[in-house]
Amino acid sequence: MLAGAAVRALGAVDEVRRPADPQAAWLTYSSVDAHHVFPVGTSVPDTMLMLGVSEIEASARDELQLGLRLMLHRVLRVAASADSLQANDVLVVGTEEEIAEWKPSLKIAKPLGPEGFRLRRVVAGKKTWLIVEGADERGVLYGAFALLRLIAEERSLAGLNVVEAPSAPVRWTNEWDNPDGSIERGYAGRSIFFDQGAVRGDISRIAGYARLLASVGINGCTINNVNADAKLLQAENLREIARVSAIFRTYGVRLSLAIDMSSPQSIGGLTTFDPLAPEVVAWWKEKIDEIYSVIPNFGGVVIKADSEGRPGPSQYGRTPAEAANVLARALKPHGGVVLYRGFVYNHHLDWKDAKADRARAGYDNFHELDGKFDDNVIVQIKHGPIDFQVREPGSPLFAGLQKTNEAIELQITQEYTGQQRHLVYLVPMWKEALDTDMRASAKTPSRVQDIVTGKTFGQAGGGFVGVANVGLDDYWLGHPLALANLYGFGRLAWDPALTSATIVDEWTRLTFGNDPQVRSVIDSMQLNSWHIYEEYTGPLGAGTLTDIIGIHYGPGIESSERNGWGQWHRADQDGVGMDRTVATGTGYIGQYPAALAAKYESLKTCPDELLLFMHHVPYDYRLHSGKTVIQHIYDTHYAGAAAAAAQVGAWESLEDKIPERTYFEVLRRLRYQAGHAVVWRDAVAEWFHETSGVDDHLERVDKHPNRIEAEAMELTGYAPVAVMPWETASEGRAVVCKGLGGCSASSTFARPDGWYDVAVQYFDLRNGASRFTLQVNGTAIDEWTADDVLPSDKMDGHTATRHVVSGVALHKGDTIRVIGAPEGEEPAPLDYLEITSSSASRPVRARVAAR
Ligand code: GCW
Repeated sequence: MLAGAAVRALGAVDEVRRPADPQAAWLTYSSVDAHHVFPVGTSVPDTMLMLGVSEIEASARDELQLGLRLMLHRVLRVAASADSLQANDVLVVGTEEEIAEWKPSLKIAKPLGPEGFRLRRVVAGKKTWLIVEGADERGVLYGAFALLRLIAEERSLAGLNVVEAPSAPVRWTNEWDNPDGSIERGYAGRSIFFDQGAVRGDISRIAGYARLLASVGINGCTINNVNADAKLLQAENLREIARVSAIFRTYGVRLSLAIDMSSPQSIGGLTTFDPLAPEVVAWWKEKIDEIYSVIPNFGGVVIKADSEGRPGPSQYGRTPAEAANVLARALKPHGGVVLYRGFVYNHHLDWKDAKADRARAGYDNFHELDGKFDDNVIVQIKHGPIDFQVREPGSPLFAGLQKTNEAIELQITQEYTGQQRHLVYLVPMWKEALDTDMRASAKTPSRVQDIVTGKTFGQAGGGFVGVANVGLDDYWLGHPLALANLYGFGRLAWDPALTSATIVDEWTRLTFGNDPQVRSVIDSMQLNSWHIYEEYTGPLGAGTLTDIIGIHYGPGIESSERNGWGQWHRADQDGVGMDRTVATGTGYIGQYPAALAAKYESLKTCPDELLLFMHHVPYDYRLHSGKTVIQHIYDTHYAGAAAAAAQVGAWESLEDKIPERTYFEVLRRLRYQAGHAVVWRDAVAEWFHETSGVDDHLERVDKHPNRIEAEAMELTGYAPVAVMPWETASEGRAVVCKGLGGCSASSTFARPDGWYDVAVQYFDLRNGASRFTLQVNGTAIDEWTADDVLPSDKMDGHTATRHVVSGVALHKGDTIRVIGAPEGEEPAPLDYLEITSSSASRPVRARVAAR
């Protein structure tokens, strides 16, 4: 069918993307050099022929018009119909069917895969057609975004001929948003969907988000927390959610909901939620029918049950398959699916039991159910067997289900990887999981990516789920560079064979342009970032050594032990690591197919980076690298902290090339990260030093010649206190100011005259904004407010913060003083000063004094 005359205004898209607006993320559409895109002999189209009129194709049209206008300064005329078409250079947009109907000679025999597209340039006499052809409407939209990406990257379109289709049908994000507007494990502000118990009045951010999702091929979004609030299924809420769905629909994104298994009882008024009770089956069927009556393109449901205290079928002796199938049968007539999460485990394990192992749970709970799930059920499996730690092996459950659709769950929100305060590009980590060869089949490839895309076992109904947790923050995820993770998730779901380097380079070019220096600096910062973070946090597969039973952010090495949550590393005076071997341990390794199990079981072949996940070894055990485990822990933590510090300088080299606001947003975070990496380094290294009793060969750990402990300074008003956990403060102690008027800590500088950097280590609690002033001989050389909102109101590994004043001229005998003025419930807590020879050499001492 040919497009009618009506052209939808550009308004909708324009509003989302004001120039230099961070909300445009990677869809900035900066000007490009048209000569690269349309080299001699080709020309920029001036007319667009829209062959379809659907909502989704209208989005494609708007996007192409916007992109060409901004990147190539070309305003495209939309041809009213093919008949009236006089122009020579035409951008033709439509589905395969529409194109074949328009010009049968352009039909290509081999059909595109579902949601796929073909981009080509066809010259016929005087006419040139640049064709965006989709297998279906979504394919058209994805093709439009792909063409715009090629233009943004200044690729030549002269010989354009690209055919693509997504790797799997499920390419969804999950958002852990609660109806009150908070987001579980969200680090970028409040929900774009909900507020005060219902859908937000102002839903203006949703179109912008749907557009970003569509631009990387994401076709589904679950808008509420898997710890689901049943009341979202009530009629009045469904009507509101339909408003969100209507926006999603124009970008081909199907809305879905996480559900609470006990809903038939909690909101349905039944006396049971036993999934097999006839009245419960009927209730779900009716509820699902009702959902489709208000949300016709509803995608399906996500279920977290029998996990972390959530109600589930086990209460009635029913299996996950029995529960999932009840929902699946209600959804089936409407084309909906069930994503049943494999994250089912007992969080009351006996930590004294050497055979207990949380990592076993996924496989133990689901393996036997293989073949019992309906074909519109997908088991959603976290990439590793525990919980998004900085390093985990691929979950053995991927190979444990061969007759069941599977989706891999990846976490975009950086719960255990620095919460968007630390730069961690996660794609390389996801790639390791996706590239893990499970060795499950002698005949077909069985990398995790082959399994979830149906290539290995022929279960092709699954795919990829990314826990995104975007918020109202202008940069969607808080850290401007963290958007590469959202982008990368979509690109990997589309094509898991893409490399981490290709993906990040695309993202950098789309976001910041094609300048080679910008690309090389940002690409390499991103590509190194996971390794750097791993180095200063959790070594050798031991897990992120964070506050495991709390907020999962700063160091808290012992928190994982002596409790039922099962994230144990089992470090004691003799050794470290979980023995998961079949021979002497929990037997977890035996859940992998034999060839892979053999590799992990043997110390000879187990890769160093997973050693402590698989084995318990003494501290003097030698790695393949030749180092002992303990020396590796020390060395990597020092290397990681140094590398984090170096990222600051790398970023500063781009000062003139990055939009100002983004430049400073990133710089602030990188500086903070460099300081927090030192907190991590010292906490982990000193904890292991204390526990193992083994000294660092390089004599760094517990030796800080440039440090002046606050408790050793001359204190006025300040009083020493012990900090818990002890390893998060230098020497386990800090000073706090209880007097309202302020306190001070002074010391006489006893080293040679010179230029120095003065680092002030303090605690920035969330419930106060103390003022700090650094003085030399009574003159203020810097002052700042501890007003960050870090995730704790205590002095601990989450709040330990460093402020560096660089380039300070100090003379022997100078008095250095920190003045702390408490505010709110924050007593201006101070840990230490560290004074090192300066790399900078500019006199900043005069700066504040002159204010
Ligand atoms: O990683 C853990 C998180 C929980 C989360 C849970 C899950 C939504 O700490 O906050 O709950 O996983 O994935 O269900």
